[in-house]
Amino acid sequence: MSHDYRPMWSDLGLDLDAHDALLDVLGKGYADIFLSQTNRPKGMEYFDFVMSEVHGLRIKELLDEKEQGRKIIGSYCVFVPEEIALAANATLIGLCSGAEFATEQVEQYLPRNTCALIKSSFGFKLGKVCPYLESADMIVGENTCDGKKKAYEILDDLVENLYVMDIPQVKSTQGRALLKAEYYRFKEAVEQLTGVSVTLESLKKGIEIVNNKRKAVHRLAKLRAASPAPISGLDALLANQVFFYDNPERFTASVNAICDELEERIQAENGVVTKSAPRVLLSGCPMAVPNWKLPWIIESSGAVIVGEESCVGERGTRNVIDDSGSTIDELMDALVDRYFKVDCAIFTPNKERLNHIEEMAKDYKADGVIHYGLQFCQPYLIESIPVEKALDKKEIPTLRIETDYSMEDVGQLKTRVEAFIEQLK
Ligand code: BJ8
Repeated sequence: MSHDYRPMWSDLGLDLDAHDALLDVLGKGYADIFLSQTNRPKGMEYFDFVMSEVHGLRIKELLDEKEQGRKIIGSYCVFVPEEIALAANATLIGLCSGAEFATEQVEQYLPRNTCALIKSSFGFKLGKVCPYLESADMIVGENTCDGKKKAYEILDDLVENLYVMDIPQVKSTQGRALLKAEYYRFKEAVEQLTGVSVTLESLKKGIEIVNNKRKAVHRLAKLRAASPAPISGLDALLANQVFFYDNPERFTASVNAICDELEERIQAENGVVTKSAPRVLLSGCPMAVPNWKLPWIIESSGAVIVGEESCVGERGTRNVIDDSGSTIDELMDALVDRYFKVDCAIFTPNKERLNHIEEMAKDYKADGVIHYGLQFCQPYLIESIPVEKALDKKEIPTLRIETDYSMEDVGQLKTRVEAFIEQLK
C-alpha cells in the first residue's frame, strides 16, 4: 500500500490487529492466485493496483467524497439501483462478504447452518475489519432469500443505519408494481439522506454512468467467446468484483482499455491457454472478493472459465436501461424493466435462469457447466438440480459443487473438478 492508512482505519473504528491479519491473508492469496498467472493482459495491472489499495486509496477517496458532502451507501445485492444513488449525489458500493471472519462471534447471532455469504457479512461487522461498511452512511439490506431476510432483522441491532428494501418473489404484475413502489421508496430515502432531490437530468445521468459500466463488462464478456480465450476466468471475475466498489467512470475506462487489448490478442490468436483447453461456464451463487477458491481450482486444473452466470457476473450486469424517457416516472419504469429481468433463484418460477444458462453455454462455447452452490443456500442448491437436468437434455456435461469459504475441502474439490475436466477433454 502506498501510504500508512492506519490512522484512517483507526478513525473508522477498525480493529487494527484483526484488520492487519485479514490484509495479510488477502495479499498472500492474491499473489498466489492472480499474480502467479502467466501472459495476463497488461490492462490487469490497473486491477492489481486497485486490489493492492482496496482498503487504502479507495477508502480515502470515499472519505474525501464524504467531506465534500456526498453520502456513501453500502449494499449486499444487485437489486439495489446504483442509478438512483448517483442521481441523488450518493456513491453506491457493494459490501463484499467473500471471506470467513470472526466465526465464533458470528455464531452467537446466527445458526451454524447459515450460508457463508451471510455469515461473512456479520463477521466483517463483528470483527471490525471492513472499512467500506464503517464508511457507509446507509446500509441497504433486501428481502431476497429467507436467510438474508431474517439476518437483517438481527443486523439492525448491530448497525445504526440499516434500510431494508422489499423485493418481489414472483415475476407478476403485482411483483413488478411492488418493485416499482420499493424503488420510489428508496429514492425518497436516499433523497432524505443526501438532501438532494432526484431530477430528470440527474436520473438520466445516473443511468448513463451505470449503463456505460455495464456495456464495458458486456464487451469484456463477449470477447471471452473467442478461442483461445484471451483472458483467464480469474481475471475476468476480478473485473466483475471490482465493478461493485470502484469509481464507476474510472472502472468503465479501465475495462474498455482491457477490451481494446483483448481485441488485439484475439486477432493474433494470443490466448491465456491453448485452443484445446476445456472451456467451463460457472453458474450459481455470487462470488464476492476474496472468494476465489473454486475458480482457482478450475483454472489450475487446466480448464479456462469463459463466463459467470452469477450476480458477480452476467446475471448481475446484463441488460442496460432505456434512458429515452421524458419524465422521472418513465425512467423509473425503465429502471424496473431492467432490474425485473434479474433471474435470481429467489424467484419462483425461475425458468428464465435455466434458459440464460443454456444461452451462455452456447454463446461462450462452453464444453461444460460447473454449478456452484454455497452450503445451506436453499435457492441455488435446489435450483441446481433442474439446471443439471436441463443441461443434460442438451448434452452439456454439468458438475454440481456445494462448498463454503473454508479451505478444508480444497483437496476433495480438486479431485472432482479434475475428473470433470478430464471428461470434457
Ligand atoms: S439477486 S443472488 S445478490 S440475493 S448464497 S445469501 S441466496 S442463502 S446472494 Fe444474491 Fe441479490 Fe439474489 Fe443476486 Fe441467500 Fe444463497 Fe446465501 Fe445468497
